[in-house]
Parts: sequence; C-alpha cells; structure tokens
Amino acid sequence: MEGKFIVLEGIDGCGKTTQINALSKWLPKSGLINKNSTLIKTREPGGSILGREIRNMILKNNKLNSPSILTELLLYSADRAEHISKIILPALQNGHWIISDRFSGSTLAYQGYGREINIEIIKELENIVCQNIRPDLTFLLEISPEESILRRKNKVADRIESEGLEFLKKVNHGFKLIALENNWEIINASKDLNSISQQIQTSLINKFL
Ligand code: Z5A
Repeated sequence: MEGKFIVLEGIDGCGKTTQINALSKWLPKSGLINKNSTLIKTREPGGSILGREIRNMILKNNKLNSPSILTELLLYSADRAEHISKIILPALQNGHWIISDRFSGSTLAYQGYGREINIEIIKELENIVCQNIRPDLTFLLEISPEESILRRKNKVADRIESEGLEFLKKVNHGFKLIALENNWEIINASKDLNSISQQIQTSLINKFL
C-alpha cells in the first residue's frame, strides 16, 4: 500500500484539531493503513522544525512588527516548502500516511480571499512550493463565521484571529469556492463531534478501502 496525504481545512475553530485527534485513534485500527506504515499528524504553519519558528513569526500578535501581507504570504509559503521537503515528501515516499491540519487551501482562502492578494499569483507560488505534492483527500469543516467567533471566545486570539468577523466572512466564502472547485469533501461541522467523525471515516473508507 502506498502513503496517503489527507488534509483538514476550515475557518478558525471549525474543529480540525478535535477531528484529527479522533482520526489518529481510529485510522490505525481501520484496516486502511499497512502494518508497516505509520500515521503522521502534522500542521501548517509549524509542521517542521524551521516551520515552528516561522509560525511564531507569523502568528505573534505584535502590532509594531506585523508582516506586510506580501511578507505574510511568503512566510506561509516558506513554511510549506520546508514542511513538504522535510516531513511530507519523505513520509509519503516511505508509504506512511499524513494528516495535516491545513495546507495550501488555507493560503488561497486567507491570503487570497481574505487579504485579497491576486489568486493567480498565489496559485503560481503554490505550483513552485508544492513540488507536485497534492492531498489525496481534503475535508472542509464548515461552520459559520459567527460560530467560529463564539467557539473561540475564551481563547486569546492570535494575529490572524484578531482580524474579526468581516475578514472571516471573506475567508469562509473563499473556502466554499475552493472546495467546490477542487472536489473537497464538505462536512457540516456544526453537528455533534461523533457524527462529524463518522462522516469523515465513511469518506475515507469509500475512497481508500
Ligand atoms: N493561515 C493562513 O492565513 N494561511 C495559511 O496558508 C495557513 C494558515 C496554513 C493558524 O492557526 C492560522 O494561520 C489560522 C489560519 C492562518 N488563523 N487563524 N485564525 P492555528 O493553526 O493556530 O489555529 P486554527 O487552525 O485557526 O484553529 P484552531 O483554533 O486550532 O481550531 P480548530 O483546530 O479548527 O478547532 P478545535 O481546536 O478542534 O476546536 C475549537 C473549539 O471548538 C474547541 O473548544 C472545541 O472543543 C470546539 N468544538 C470542536 N468541534 C465542535 C463541535 N462539533 N461542536 C461544538 N464545539 C466543537
């Protein structure tokens, strides 16, 4: 069996971390993964050693030293280039499975639709950075921007989370368009945790068994 690359996307607080934790318990027992293979849980930004430093640079809430939107785009791209070279590509070449909390769809949604950087420039950059690595399956966990804000009300917001409702609406709209254009699995993530997990598991079985 060959390695697979699965990605969960969505606006802040849509439940990616929760579902990835559930999946990492279920997948090894599912019969989908070869006995000699491992399941690797990772994320963007910050999936590699250098990426963790980049993550800190991008998300730190420092009004005096915020990156410009072009710098922000390039930092997310640098993080991804490192993540692919050091983590994703070697794992897939060795037949392992990867689940990533965010990937290039987030750049299109946040920097493209949210920050309004030209989408064609982002796609061009993605082609350079991704080295033909594309997820085998991407899930969009959909919640409303209002629910996103509600779910995070007791957490300290990072720099991107501090952008507020209007920004989140643009990102949310972007995610919907990207999901439709790329045949992502769209999941209603305002349902209860177990039914979301079940839906994800069913999609994985249908696609990979
Ligand atoms: N970003 C970007 O701009 N460009 C890029 O290219 C990339 C990223 C790759 C990374 O943030 C930020 O970088 C992100 C996008 C930007 N910006 N923002 N904002 P992050 O990785 O630190 O965090 P996040 O991805 O935004 O979200 P999160 O806070 O980690 O949320 P989550 O993982 O999607 O959700 P969760 O932690 O599983 O759940 C959130 C809460 O909801 C928690 O209290 C749960 O118990 C609750 N929850 C989860 N599921 C449910 C259900 N079904 N019902 C009710 N409550 C639930």
